Amino acid sequence: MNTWVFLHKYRIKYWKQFWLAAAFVTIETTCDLLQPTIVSKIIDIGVADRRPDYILSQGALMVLITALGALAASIRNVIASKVSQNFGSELRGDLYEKIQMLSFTNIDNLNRTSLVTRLTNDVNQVQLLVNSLMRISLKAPLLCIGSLIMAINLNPHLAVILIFIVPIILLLIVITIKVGFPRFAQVQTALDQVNAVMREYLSGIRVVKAFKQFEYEQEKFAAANQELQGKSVGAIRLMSVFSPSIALTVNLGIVMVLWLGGLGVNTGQIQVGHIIAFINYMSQILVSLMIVFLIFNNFVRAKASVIRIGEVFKQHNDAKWIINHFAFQPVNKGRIDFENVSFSYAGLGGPTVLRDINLTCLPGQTVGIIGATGAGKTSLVNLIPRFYEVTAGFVKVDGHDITEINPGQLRDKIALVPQQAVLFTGTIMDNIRWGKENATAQEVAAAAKLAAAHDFIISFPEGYNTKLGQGGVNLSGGQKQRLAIARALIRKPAILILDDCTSAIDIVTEEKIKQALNEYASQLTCLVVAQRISTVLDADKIAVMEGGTITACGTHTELLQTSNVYCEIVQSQRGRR
Ligand code: M5T
Ligand code: MG
Repeated sequence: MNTWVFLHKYRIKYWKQFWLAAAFVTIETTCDLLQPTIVSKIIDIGVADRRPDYILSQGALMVLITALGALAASIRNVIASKVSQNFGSELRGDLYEKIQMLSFTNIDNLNRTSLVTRLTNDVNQVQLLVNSLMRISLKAPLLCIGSLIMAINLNPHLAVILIFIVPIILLLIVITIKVGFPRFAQVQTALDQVNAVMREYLSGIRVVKAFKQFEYEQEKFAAANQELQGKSVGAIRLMSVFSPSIALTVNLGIVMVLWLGGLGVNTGQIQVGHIIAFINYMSQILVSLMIVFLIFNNFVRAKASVIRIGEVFKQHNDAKWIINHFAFQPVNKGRIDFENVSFSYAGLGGPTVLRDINLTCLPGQTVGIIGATGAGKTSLVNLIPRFYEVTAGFVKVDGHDITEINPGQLRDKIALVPQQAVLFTGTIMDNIRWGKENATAQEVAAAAKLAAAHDFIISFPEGYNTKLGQGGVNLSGGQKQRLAIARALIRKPAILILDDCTSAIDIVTEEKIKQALNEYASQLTCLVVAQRISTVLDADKIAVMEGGTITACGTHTELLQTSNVYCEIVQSQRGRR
Protein backbone atom coordinates (compact mmCIF):
# COMPACT_ATOMS: atom_id res chain seq x y z
CA MET A 1 0.00 0.00 0.00
CA ASN A 2 1.27 3.44 -0.91
CA THR A 3 2.21 5.66 2.05
CA TRP A 4 0.13 8.59 0.81
CA VAL A 5 -3.00 6.56 0.17
CA PHE A 6 -4.58 7.45 3.50
CA LEU A 7 -4.91 11.08 2.39
CA HIS A 8 -7.24 10.03 -0.41
CA LYS A 9 -10.26 9.93 1.90
CA TYR A 10 -9.78 13.54 2.98
CA ARG A 11 -9.11 14.66 -0.58
CA ILE A 12 -12.50 13.35 -1.62
CA LYS A 13 -14.14 14.98 1.37
CA TYR A 14 -12.60 18.42 1.13
CA TRP A 15 -11.93 19.09 -2.55
CA LYS A 16 -14.99 21.34 -2.88
CA GLN A 17 -13.90 23.60 -0.03
CA PHE A 18 -10.42 23.56 -1.47
CA TRP A 19 -11.58 24.96 -4.79
CA LEU A 20 -13.86 27.43 -3.05
CA ALA A 21 -10.86 28.76 -1.17
CA ALA A 22 -8.97 28.81 -4.46
CA ALA A 23 -11.72 30.96 -6.00
CA PHE A 24 -11.45 33.49 -3.18
CA VAL A 25 -7.67 33.49 -3.45
CA THR A 26 -8.05 34.26 -7.14
CA ILE A 27 -10.35 37.22 -6.36
CA GLU A 28 -7.92 38.47 -3.75
CA THR A 29 -4.92 38.15 -6.07
CA THR A 30 -6.76 39.86 -8.92
CA CYS A 31 -7.44 42.80 -6.59
CA ASP A 32 -3.75 42.91 -5.65
CA LEU A 33 -2.79 42.85 -9.31
CA LEU A 34 -5.09 45.72 -10.28
CA GLN A 35 -3.63 48.18 -7.75
CA PRO A 36 -0.37 49.14 -9.49
CA THR A 37 -2.16 49.76 -12.81
CA ILE A 38 -4.62 52.11 -11.11
CA VAL A 39 -1.75 53.91 -9.41
CA SER A 40 -0.03 54.37 -12.74
CA LYS A 41 -3.22 55.81 -14.20
CA ILE A 42 -3.62 58.24 -11.30
CA ILE A 43 -0.06 59.46 -11.87
CA ASP A 44 -0.05 59.53 -15.63
CA ILE A 45 -3.52 60.94 -16.16
CA GLY A 46 -4.73 62.44 -12.86
CA VAL A 47 -1.49 64.07 -11.74
CA ALA A 48 0.05 64.78 -15.14
CA ASP A 49 -3.12 66.38 -16.55
CA ARG A 50 -4.07 67.95 -13.15
CA ARG A 51 -7.50 66.31 -12.99
CA PRO A 52 -8.59 66.03 -9.31
CA ASP A 53 -11.91 64.44 -10.27
CA TYR A 54 -10.06 61.60 -12.02
CA ILE A 55 -7.77 61.13 -9.02
CA LEU A 56 -10.78 60.98 -6.70
CA SER A 57 -12.76 58.51 -8.80
CA GLN A 58 -9.75 56.24 -9.31
CA GLY A 59 -8.93 56.57 -5.59
CA ALA A 60 -12.45 55.47 -4.73
CA LEU A 61 -12.07 52.53 -7.11
CA MET A 62 -8.85 51.61 -5.36
CA VAL A 63 -10.53 51.63 -1.96
CA LEU A 64 -13.33 49.47 -3.30
CA ILE A 65 -10.93 46.97 -4.82
CA THR A 66 -8.85 46.86 -1.63
CA ALA A 67 -11.99 46.22 0.42
CA LEU A 68 -13.06 43.46 -1.94
CA GLY A 69 -9.58 41.92 -1.71
CA ALA A 70 -9.66 42.08 2.10
CA LEU A 71 -13.09 40.45 2.18
CA ALA A 72 -11.97 37.64 -0.10
CA ALA A 73 -8.85 37.16 2.01
CA SER A 74 -10.90 36.87 5.22
CA ILE A 75 -13.29 34.37 3.66
CA ARG A 76 -10.50 32.16 2.36
CA ASN A 77 -8.85 32.35 5.79
CA VAL A 78 -12.04 31.16 7.46
CA ILE A 79 -12.46 28.30 4.97
CA ALA A 80 -8.81 27.30 5.28
CA SER A 81 -8.86 27.28 9.08
CA LYS A 82 -12.08 25.34 9.20
CA VAL A 83 -10.94 22.71 6.73
CA SER A 84 -7.49 22.31 8.24
CA GLN A 85 -8.84 22.04 11.78
CA ASN A 86 -11.50 19.52 10.77
CA PHE A 87 -9.01 17.61 8.72
CA GLY A 88 -6.51 17.56 11.59
CA SER A 89 -8.96 16.32 14.17
CA GLU A 90 -10.36 13.69 11.81
CA LEU A 91 -6.91 12.46 10.89
CA ARG A 92 -5.98 12.30 14.56
CA GLY A 93 -9.17 10.37 15.34
CA ASP A 94 -8.63 7.93 12.47
CA LEU A 95 -5.04 7.40 13.48
CA TYR A 96 -6.04 6.77 17.09
CA GLU A 97 -8.63 4.25 15.97
CA LYS A 98 -6.08 2.55 13.75
CA ILE A 99 -3.60 2.35 16.62
CA GLN A 100 -6.26 0.75 18.80
CA MET A 101 -6.86 -1.91 16.17
CA LEU A 102 -3.20 -2.81 15.82
CA SER A 103 -2.04 -6.17 17.05
CA PHE A 104 0.73 -6.47 19.63
CA THR A 105 3.09 -7.52 16.85
CA ASN A 106 2.31 -4.32 14.90
CA ILE A 107 2.86 -2.16 17.97
CA ASP A 108 6.13 -3.91 18.78
CA ASN A 109 7.25 -3.04 15.24
CA LEU A 110 6.31 0.63 15.48
CA ASN A 111 7.83 1.57 18.86
CA ARG A 112 5.20 2.78 21.28
CA THR A 113 6.55 6.18 22.18
CA SER A 114 6.99 7.20 18.55
CA LEU A 115 3.28 6.59 18.12
CA VAL A 116 2.67 9.54 20.43
CA THR A 117 4.68 11.93 18.24
CA ARG A 118 2.94 10.62 15.18
CA LEU A 119 -0.43 11.28 16.74
CA THR A 120 0.44 14.81 17.89
CA ASN A 121 3.35 16.54 16.19
CA ASP A 122 3.10 14.77 12.85
CA VAL A 123 -0.61 15.35 12.49
CA ASN A 124 -0.01 19.02 13.36
CA GLN A 125 2.58 19.39 10.63
CA VAL A 126 0.26 17.97 8.00
CA GLN A 127 -2.56 20.16 9.29
CA LEU A 128 -0.30 23.23 9.00
CA LEU A 129 0.57 22.32 5.45
CA VAL A 130 -3.09 21.97 4.50
CA ASN A 131 -3.78 25.36 6.05
CA SER A 132 -0.95 27.10 4.23
CA LEU A 133 -1.75 25.27 0.99
CA MET A 134 -5.25 26.72 1.06
CA ARG A 135 -4.25 30.15 2.29
CA ILE A 136 -1.13 31.21 0.51
CA SER A 137 0.25 28.54 -1.75
CA LEU A 138 -2.27 29.18 -4.51
CA LYS A 139 -1.65 32.86 -4.18
CA ALA A 140 2.06 32.58 -4.94
CA PRO A 141 1.88 31.24 -8.51
CA LEU A 142 -1.18 33.37 -9.29
CA LEU A 143 0.54 36.51 -8.08
CA CYS A 144 3.77 35.64 -9.84
CA ILE A 145 2.27 34.79 -13.23
CA GLY A 146 -0.35 37.54 -12.92
CA SER A 147 2.31 40.16 -12.18
CA LEU A 148 4.32 38.99 -15.19
CA ILE A 149 1.30 39.28 -17.49
CA MET A 150 0.24 42.64 -16.10
CA ALA A 151 3.79 43.99 -16.40
CA ILE A 152 4.15 42.86 -20.00
CA ASN A 153 0.73 44.25 -20.78
CA LEU A 154 1.53 47.57 -19.16
CA ASN A 155 4.70 48.26 -21.05
CA PRO A 156 6.29 45.78 -23.46
CA HIS A 157 9.44 47.90 -23.64
CA LEU A 158 10.20 47.58 -19.96
CA ALA A 159 9.18 43.91 -20.03
CA VAL A 160 12.39 43.14 -21.96
CA ILE A 161 14.13 43.35 -18.60
CA LEU A 162 12.06 40.38 -17.37
CA ILE A 163 13.65 38.21 -20.06
CA PHE A 164 16.90 38.51 -18.12
CA ILE A 165 15.54 38.44 -14.61
CA VAL A 166 13.05 35.57 -14.76
CA PRO A 167 15.44 32.81 -15.94
CA ILE A 168 17.99 33.76 -13.26
CA ILE A 169 15.31 33.54 -10.57
CA LEU A 170 14.02 30.21 -11.89
CA LEU A 171 17.52 28.82 -11.87
CA LEU A 172 18.03 30.00 -8.29
CA ILE A 173 14.80 28.31 -7.21
CA VAL A 174 15.65 25.01 -8.88
CA ILE A 175 19.13 24.96 -7.31
CA THR A 176 17.76 25.74 -3.88
CA ILE A 177 15.08 23.09 -4.06
CA LYS A 178 17.58 20.48 -5.27
CA VAL A 179 20.12 21.30 -2.59
CA GLY A 180 17.68 22.37 0.10
CA PHE A 181 15.18 19.55 0.09
CA PRO A 182 17.52 16.90 1.47
CA ARG A 183 18.93 19.36 4.01
CA PHE A 184 15.55 20.24 5.43
CA ALA A 185 14.69 16.54 5.55
CA GLN A 186 17.88 15.97 7.55
CA VAL A 187 16.86 18.69 10.01
CA GLN A 188 13.58 16.86 10.54
CA THR A 189 15.34 13.55 11.18
CA ALA A 190 17.71 15.21 13.64
CA LEU A 191 14.76 16.78 15.45
CA ASP A 192 13.12 13.36 15.71
CA GLN A 193 16.31 12.01 17.21
CA VAL A 194 16.34 14.74 19.89
CA ASN A 195 12.73 13.88 20.69
CA ALA A 196 13.52 10.18 20.92
CA VAL A 197 16.46 10.69 23.29
CA MET A 198 14.41 12.99 25.50
CA ARG A 199 11.46 10.61 25.60
CA GLU A 200 13.62 7.67 26.57
CA TYR A 201 15.33 9.74 29.25
CA LEU A 202 12.04 10.87 30.77
CA SER A 203 10.51 7.40 30.80
CA GLY A 204 13.57 5.97 32.51
CA ILE A 205 14.38 8.94 34.74
CA ARG A 206 14.34 6.89 37.96
CA VAL A 207 16.79 4.36 36.59
CA VAL A 208 19.04 7.12 35.26
CA LYS A 209 19.14 8.68 38.71
CA ALA A 210 19.63 5.37 40.48
CA PHE A 211 22.57 4.43 38.29
CA LYS A 212 23.92 7.97 38.28
CA GLN A 213 23.97 7.87 34.51
CA PHE A 214 23.48 11.60 34.11
CA GLU A 215 26.69 12.10 32.24
CA TYR A 216 25.99 9.30 29.83
CA GLU A 217 22.49 10.62 29.17
CA GLN A 218 23.80 14.14 28.90
CA GLU A 219 26.35 13.07 26.33
CA LYS A 220 23.68 11.23 24.38
CA PHE A 221 21.49 14.32 24.44
CA ALA A 222 24.37 16.63 23.60
CA ALA A 223 25.25 14.48 20.59
CA ALA A 224 21.67 14.55 19.29
CA ASN A 225 21.41 18.26 20.03
CA GLN A 226 24.65 19.03 18.22
CA GLU A 227 23.55 17.01 15.24
CA LEU A 228 20.36 19.06 15.11
CA GLN A 229 22.32 22.27 15.41
CA GLY A 230 24.69 21.23 12.63
CA LYS A 231 21.92 20.26 10.26
CA SER A 232 19.90 23.38 11.04
CA VAL A 233 22.89 25.63 10.42
CA GLY A 234 23.40 23.94 7.06
CA ALA A 235 19.78 24.50 6.09
CA ILE A 236 19.71 28.07 7.36
CA ARG A 237 22.95 28.88 5.56
CA LEU A 238 21.27 27.85 2.35
CA MET A 239 18.27 30.01 3.15
CA SER A 240 20.50 32.92 3.96
CA VAL A 241 22.09 32.70 0.53
CA PHE A 242 18.82 32.09 -1.27
CA SER A 243 16.70 34.99 -0.04
CA PRO A 244 19.26 37.76 -0.58
CA SER A 245 20.26 36.45 -4.00
CA ILE A 246 16.64 36.52 -5.16
CA ALA A 247 16.19 39.97 -3.63
CA LEU A 248 19.41 41.10 -5.31
CA THR A 249 18.27 39.84 -8.69
CA VAL A 250 14.89 41.53 -8.36
CA ASN A 251 16.47 44.76 -7.14
CA LEU A 252 18.89 44.72 -10.06
CA GLY A 253 15.83 44.40 -12.25
CA ILE A 254 14.30 47.45 -10.54
CA VAL A 255 17.47 49.45 -11.15
CA MET A 256 17.31 48.44 -14.80
CA VAL A 257 13.65 49.50 -14.93
CA LEU A 258 14.57 52.88 -13.48
CA TRP A 259 17.43 53.29 -15.87
CA LEU A 260 15.58 52.16 -19.00
CA GLY A 261 12.44 53.95 -17.80
CA GLY A 262 14.39 57.16 -17.17
CA LEU A 263 15.74 57.07 -20.71
CA GLY A 264 12.20 56.38 -21.98
CA VAL A 265 10.72 59.29 -20.02
CA ASN A 266 13.36 61.63 -21.46
CA THR A 267 12.47 60.63 -24.99
CA GLY A 268 8.76 60.67 -24.12
CA GLN A 269 8.30 56.96 -24.87
CA ILE A 270 7.49 55.89 -21.31
CA GLN A 271 5.28 57.51 -18.70
CA VAL A 272 6.36 57.92 -15.07
CA GLY A 273 3.32 56.02 -13.75
CA HIS A 274 4.29 52.98 -15.79
CA ILE A 275 7.69 52.87 -14.16
CA ILE A 276 6.15 52.97 -10.68
CA ALA A 277 3.58 50.30 -11.53
CA PHE A 278 6.26 48.14 -13.10
CA ILE A 279 8.40 48.32 -9.99
CA ASN A 280 5.32 47.40 -7.96
CA TYR A 281 4.75 44.30 -10.06
CA MET A 282 8.34 43.28 -9.66
CA SER A 283 8.05 43.57 -5.86
CA GLN A 284 4.97 41.39 -6.02
CA ILE A 285 6.92 38.78 -7.94
CA LEU A 286 9.51 38.91 -5.16
CA VAL A 287 6.83 38.47 -2.49
CA SER A 288 5.34 35.49 -4.27
CA LEU A 289 8.74 33.82 -4.53
CA MET A 290 9.29 34.25 -0.81
CA ILE A 291 5.91 32.60 -0.21
CA VAL A 292 7.00 29.69 -2.38
CA PHE A 293 10.02 29.24 -0.19
CA LEU A 294 7.99 29.35 3.00
CA ILE A 295 5.63 26.69 1.73
CA PHE A 296 8.54 24.64 0.53
CA ASN A 297 9.84 24.62 4.08
CA ASN A 298 6.42 23.55 5.37
CA PHE A 299 6.19 20.91 2.72
CA VAL A 300 9.48 19.25 3.61
CA ARG A 301 8.44 18.96 7.25
CA ALA A 302 4.99 17.71 6.39
CA LYS A 303 6.36 15.16 3.94
CA ALA A 304 8.38 13.48 6.68
CA SER A 305 5.29 13.51 8.90
CA VAL A 306 3.04 12.12 6.18
CA ILE A 307 5.45 9.24 5.68
CA ARG A 308 5.45 8.49 9.40
CA ILE A 309 1.66 8.63 9.64
CA GLY A 310 1.38 6.53 6.48
CA GLU A 311 3.54 3.86 8.10
CA VAL A 312 0.93 3.38 10.80
CA PHE A 313 -1.95 3.24 8.34
CA LYS A 314 0.01 0.77 6.24
CA GLN A 315 0.24 -1.77 9.06
CA HIS A 316 -2.26 -4.48 8.53
CA ASN A 317 -3.39 -6.52 11.43
CA ASP A 318 -2.07 -9.95 10.64
CA ALA A 319 -4.45 -11.79 12.94
CA LYS A 320 -6.58 -14.20 10.95
CA TRP A 321 -10.04 -13.12 12.08
CA ILE A 322 -12.90 -15.25 10.88
CA ILE A 323 -15.10 -12.94 8.83
CA ASN A 324 -18.44 -14.60 9.43
CA HIS A 325 -19.52 -13.61 12.94
CA PHE A 326 -22.12 -16.35 13.07
CA ALA A 327 -19.33 -18.86 12.89
CA PHE A 328 -17.97 -17.66 16.23
CA GLN A 329 -18.00 -20.21 19.00
CA PRO A 330 -19.20 -19.27 22.48
CA VAL A 331 -17.02 -19.50 25.58
CA ASN A 332 -18.64 -20.63 28.81
CA LYS A 333 -16.60 -22.85 31.00
CA GLY A 334 -13.05 -21.90 30.27
CA ARG A 335 -11.19 -25.12 29.52
CA ILE A 336 -7.82 -24.36 27.92
CA ASP A 337 -5.85 -26.70 25.68
CA PHE A 338 -2.47 -26.06 24.17
CA GLU A 339 -1.87 -28.54 21.36
CA ASN A 340 1.65 -28.77 19.92
CA VAL A 341 1.99 -25.00 20.17
CA SER A 342 5.10 -23.29 18.87
CA PHE A 343 5.56 -19.56 18.89
CA SER A 344 7.98 -16.85 17.81
CA TYR A 345 7.62 -13.07 18.24
CA ALA A 346 8.96 -12.53 14.76
CA GLY A 347 6.49 -14.94 13.13
CA LEU A 348 7.50 -18.00 11.14
CA GLY A 349 11.25 -18.24 10.72
CA GLY A 350 12.03 -16.07 13.75
CA PRO A 351 13.75 -17.37 16.89
CA THR A 352 11.44 -19.85 18.60
CA VAL A 353 10.28 -18.77 22.05
CA LEU A 354 7.90 -21.71 22.67
CA ARG A 355 8.25 -25.20 21.23
CA ASP A 356 5.78 -28.10 21.14
CA ILE A 357 3.73 -27.05 24.13
CA ASN A 358 0.99 -29.45 25.23
CA LEU A 359 -1.01 -28.50 28.29
CA THR A 360 -4.62 -28.82 29.43
CA CYS A 361 -6.28 -26.72 32.13
CA LEU A 362 -9.75 -27.80 33.18
CA PRO A 363 -12.46 -25.57 34.67
CA GLY A 364 -12.08 -25.49 38.44
CA GLN A 365 -8.41 -26.39 38.21
CA THR A 366 -5.54 -24.21 39.23
CA VAL A 367 -2.49 -24.79 37.09
CA GLY A 368 0.88 -23.43 38.12
CA ILE A 369 3.61 -22.57 35.66
CA ILE A 370 7.11 -22.32 37.01
CA GLY A 371 10.49 -21.89 35.42
CA ALA A 372 13.59 -19.78 35.18
CA THR A 373 13.40 -16.23 33.94
CA GLY A 374 13.18 -16.12 30.17
CA ALA A 375 11.73 -19.64 30.00
CA GLY A 376 8.67 -18.37 28.12
CA LYS A 377 5.99 -18.29 30.83
CA THR A 378 4.67 -14.83 29.98
CA SER A 379 4.77 -15.62 26.29
CA LEU A 380 2.73 -18.76 26.91
CA VAL A 381 -0.10 -17.10 28.84
CA ASN A 382 -0.23 -14.14 26.40
CA LEU A 383 -1.31 -16.56 23.70
CA ILE A 384 -4.59 -17.32 25.48
CA PRO A 385 -6.23 -13.89 24.98
CA ARG A 386 -4.68 -14.00 21.50
CA PHE A 387 -2.33 -11.08 21.99
CA TYR A 388 -0.04 -12.86 19.56
CA GLU A 389 -0.64 -15.54 16.94
CA VAL A 390 0.84 -19.01 17.34
CA THR A 391 3.25 -20.08 14.62
CA ALA A 392 2.22 -23.74 14.84
CA GLY A 393 -0.34 -25.85 16.69
CA PHE A 394 -3.55 -24.72 18.35
CA VAL A 395 -4.66 -22.89 21.44
CA LYS A 396 -8.18 -24.01 22.29
CA VAL A 397 -10.69 -22.60 24.72
CA ASP A 398 -13.70 -24.80 25.51
CA GLY A 399 -12.50 -27.08 22.74
CA HIS A 400 -12.62 -24.40 20.02
CA ASP A 401 -9.56 -23.08 18.27
CA ILE A 402 -9.34 -19.46 19.53
CA THR A 403 -9.23 -18.16 15.96
CA GLU A 404 -12.85 -19.31 15.76
CA ILE A 405 -13.90 -17.27 18.75
CA ASN A 406 -14.83 -13.61 18.54
CA PRO A 407 -11.78 -11.93 20.11
CA GLY A 408 -14.00 -9.51 22.01
CA GLN A 409 -15.98 -12.35 23.59
CA LEU A 410 -12.84 -14.34 24.24
CA ARG A 411 -11.19 -11.47 26.11
CA ASP A 412 -14.42 -10.78 27.99
CA LYS A 413 -14.11 -14.19 29.59
CA ILE A 414 -10.48 -13.76 30.54
CA ALA A 415 -9.01 -11.69 33.33
CA LEU A 416 -5.29 -11.25 33.13
CA VAL A 417 -3.03 -9.73 35.74
CA PRO A 418 0.12 -8.82 33.83
CA GLN A 419 3.58 -9.27 35.21
CA GLN A 420 4.04 -5.54 35.42
CA ALA A 421 1.03 -3.93 37.05
CA VAL A 422 -0.30 -1.20 34.78
CA LEU A 423 -2.52 1.43 36.34
CA PHE A 424 -4.08 4.52 34.85
CA THR A 425 -4.52 8.13 35.92
CA GLY A 426 -7.73 8.36 37.94
CA THR A 427 -8.98 7.21 41.33
CA ILE A 428 -8.41 3.77 42.84
CA MET A 429 -12.13 3.15 42.32
CA ASP A 430 -11.85 3.97 38.59
CA ASN A 431 -8.89 1.67 38.24
CA ILE A 432 -10.61 -1.32 39.79
CA ARG A 433 -13.77 -0.59 37.78
CA TRP A 434 -11.73 -1.06 34.63
CA GLY A 435 -12.39 -4.75 35.11
CA LYS A 436 -16.16 -4.21 35.19
CA GLU A 437 -17.52 -0.85 34.15
CA ASN A 438 -20.81 -0.91 36.04
CA ALA A 439 -19.50 -2.44 39.28
CA THR A 440 -21.03 -1.07 42.48
CA ALA A 441 -18.93 0.30 45.34
CA GLN A 442 -19.65 -2.93 47.26
CA GLU A 443 -18.37 -5.06 44.41
CA VAL A 444 -15.22 -2.94 44.19
CA ALA A 445 -14.63 -3.31 47.93
CA ALA A 446 -15.26 -7.07 47.76
CA ALA A 447 -12.71 -7.46 44.98
CA ALA A 448 -10.22 -5.31 46.88
CA LYS A 449 -10.70 -7.48 49.98
CA LEU A 450 -10.02 -10.64 47.94
CA ALA A 451 -6.80 -9.06 46.69
CA ALA A 452 -5.83 -7.99 50.24
CA ALA A 453 -5.93 -4.40 49.08
CA HIS A 454 -8.92 -3.09 51.05
CA ASP A 455 -6.95 -2.35 54.23
CA PHE A 456 -4.26 -0.26 52.62
CA ILE A 457 -6.81 1.56 50.46
CA ILE A 458 -8.92 2.68 53.41
CA SER A 459 -5.80 3.73 55.27
CA PHE A 460 -5.44 6.53 52.70
CA PRO A 461 -7.24 9.73 53.76
CA GLU A 462 -9.40 9.63 50.66
CA GLY A 463 -9.85 5.86 50.57
CA TYR A 464 -11.16 4.57 47.28
CA ASN A 465 -11.22 8.10 45.89
CA THR A 466 -7.47 8.50 46.21
CA LYS A 467 -6.14 9.85 42.94
CA LEU A 468 -3.39 7.89 41.25
CA GLY A 469 -0.74 9.58 39.18
CA GLN A 470 0.22 8.39 35.74
CA GLY A 471 1.00 4.65 35.93
CA GLY A 472 0.17 4.67 39.65
CA VAL A 473 3.42 6.44 40.61
CA ASN A 474 2.19 7.21 44.11
CA LEU A 475 1.85 3.54 45.10
CA SER A 476 4.39 0.92 46.13
CA GLY A 477 5.12 -2.01 43.83
CA GLY A 478 3.12 -4.45 45.98
CA GLN A 479 0.19 -2.04 46.29
CA LYS A 480 0.08 -1.67 42.52
CA GLN A 481 0.10 -5.43 42.08
CA ARG A 482 -2.79 -5.86 44.51
CA LEU A 483 -4.89 -3.24 42.69
CA ALA A 484 -4.16 -5.02 39.43
CA ILE A 485 -5.35 -8.28 41.01
CA ALA A 486 -8.52 -6.64 42.33
CA ARG A 487 -9.21 -5.22 38.87
CA ALA A 488 -9.01 -8.73 37.42
CA LEU A 489 -11.05 -10.43 40.15
CA ILE A 490 -13.98 -8.00 39.91
CA ARG A 491 -14.54 -9.32 36.45
CA LYS A 492 -15.63 -12.81 37.56
CA PRO A 493 -14.04 -14.35 34.49
CA ALA A 494 -14.09 -17.93 33.26
CA ILE A 495 -10.31 -17.88 32.96
CA LEU A 496 -8.05 -16.12 35.43
CA ILE A 497 -4.40 -15.64 34.54
CA LEU A 498 -1.99 -14.39 37.16
CA ASP A 499 1.40 -13.70 35.63
CA ASP A 500 3.88 -13.58 38.47
CA CYS A 501 1.77 -10.83 39.96
CA THR A 502 2.67 -11.44 43.59
CA SER A 503 6.41 -11.01 43.11
CA ALA A 504 6.44 -7.72 45.03
CA ILE A 505 4.04 -8.89 47.75
CA ASP A 506 5.34 -10.28 51.05
CA ILE A 507 4.72 -13.95 51.81
CA VAL A 508 2.16 -13.30 54.58
CA THR A 509 -0.01 -11.09 52.38
CA GLU A 510 0.42 -13.48 49.47
CA GLU A 511 -0.82 -16.29 51.68
CA LYS A 512 -3.95 -14.23 52.45
CA ILE A 513 -4.61 -13.68 48.77
CA LYS A 514 -4.12 -17.38 48.10
CA GLN A 515 -6.65 -18.32 50.78
CA ALA A 516 -9.18 -15.88 49.35
CA LEU A 517 -8.58 -17.14 45.85
CA ASN A 518 -9.07 -20.77 46.85
CA GLU A 519 -12.80 -20.29 47.12
CA TYR A 520 -13.07 -17.67 44.40
CA ALA A 521 -11.26 -19.83 41.84
CA SER A 522 -13.09 -23.07 42.61
CA GLN A 523 -15.38 -22.57 39.59
CA LEU A 524 -12.95 -21.12 37.12
CA THR A 525 -9.80 -22.06 35.28
CA CYS A 526 -6.87 -20.44 36.95
CA LEU A 527 -3.34 -20.17 35.58
CA VAL A 528 -0.70 -19.00 37.99
CA VAL A 529 2.76 -18.11 36.71
CA ALA A 530 5.32 -17.92 39.47
CA GLN A 531 8.97 -17.75 40.38
CA ARG A 532 8.36 -18.87 43.97
CA ILE A 533 7.44 -22.48 44.71
CA SER A 534 5.23 -21.27 47.57
CA THR A 535 2.92 -19.52 45.09
CA VAL A 536 2.02 -22.68 43.20
CA LEU A 537 2.62 -25.30 45.88
CA ASP A 538 -0.95 -26.52 46.18
CA ALA A 539 -2.00 -26.09 42.55
CA ASP A 540 -3.78 -29.06 40.95
CA LYS A 541 -1.01 -29.27 38.43
CA ILE A 542 2.34 -27.57 37.98
CA ALA A 543 4.08 -27.25 34.61
CA VAL A 544 7.83 -26.76 34.70
CA MET A 545 9.17 -24.69 31.80
CA GLU A 546 12.71 -24.67 30.51
CA GLY A 547 13.92 -22.82 27.44
CA GLY A 548 10.49 -22.61 25.83
CA THR A 549 9.28 -26.14 26.48
CA ILE A 550 7.40 -27.88 29.26
CA THR A 551 9.78 -30.43 30.64
CA ALA A 552 7.65 -31.82 33.45
CA CYS A 553 4.08 -31.60 34.62
CA GLY A 554 2.33 -32.87 37.73
CA THR A 555 1.48 -32.09 41.34
CA HIS A 556 4.09 -30.88 43.80
CA THR A 557 4.62 -34.37 45.24
CA GLU A 558 4.80 -35.99 41.80
CA LEU A 559 7.28 -33.45 40.53
CA LEU A 560 9.52 -33.91 43.56
CA GLN A 561 10.01 -37.47 42.30
CA THR A 562 10.04 -36.94 38.55
CA SER A 563 11.68 -33.60 37.83
CA ASN A 564 15.26 -32.75 38.66
CA VAL A 565 14.81 -29.14 37.73
CA TYR A 566 11.82 -28.84 40.03
CA CYS A 567 13.80 -30.39 42.87
CA GLU A 568 16.59 -27.91 42.22
CA ILE A 569 14.18 -25.00 42.38
CA VAL A 570 12.73 -26.35 45.62
CA GLN A 571 16.22 -26.85 47.02
CA SER A 572 17.27 -23.35 46.12
CA GLN A 573 14.23 -21.83 47.77
CA ARG A 574 14.21 -23.99 50.88
CA GLY A 575 14.15 -21.94 54.03
CA ARG A 576 12.63 -18.97 52.22
CA ARG A 577 9.07 -20.09 52.78
C1 M5T B 1 10.65 -15.58 26.75
C2 M5T B 1 11.45 -13.14 24.44
C3 M5T B 1 12.44 -12.93 25.59
C4 M5T B 1 12.71 -14.33 26.09
C5 M5T B 1 11.53 -15.14 25.61
C6 M5T B 1 7.64 -10.68 26.52
C7 M5T B 1 8.61 -10.87 25.38
C8 M5T B 1 9.58 -11.84 25.41
N1 M5T B 1 10.47 -12.05 24.36
C9 M5T B 1 10.37 -11.25 23.23
O1 M5T B 1 11.13 -11.42 22.30
N2 M5T B 1 9.40 -10.25 23.16
C10 M5T B 1 8.52 -10.04 24.20
O2 M5T B 1 7.66 -9.13 24.10
O3 M5T B 1 10.79 -14.32 24.73
O4 M5T B 1 10.22 -14.46 27.48
P1 M5T B 1 9.07 -14.49 28.59
O5 M5T B 1 7.95 -15.27 28.06
O6 M5T B 1 8.78 -13.10 28.97
O7 M5T B 1 9.77 -15.27 29.78
P2 M5T B 1 9.27 -15.50 31.26
O8 M5T B 1 7.93 -14.86 31.48
O9 M5T B 1 9.36 -16.93 31.52
O10 M5T B 1 10.37 -14.76 32.10
P3 M5T B 1 10.24 -13.98 33.50
O11 M5T B 1 11.49 -13.19 33.62
O12 M5T B 1 9.03 -13.12 33.43
O13 M5T B 1 10.14 -14.99 34.58
O14 M5T B 1 13.84 -14.85 25.47
O15 M5T B 1 13.60 -12.37 25.10
MG1 MG C 1 7.29 -13.32 32.56
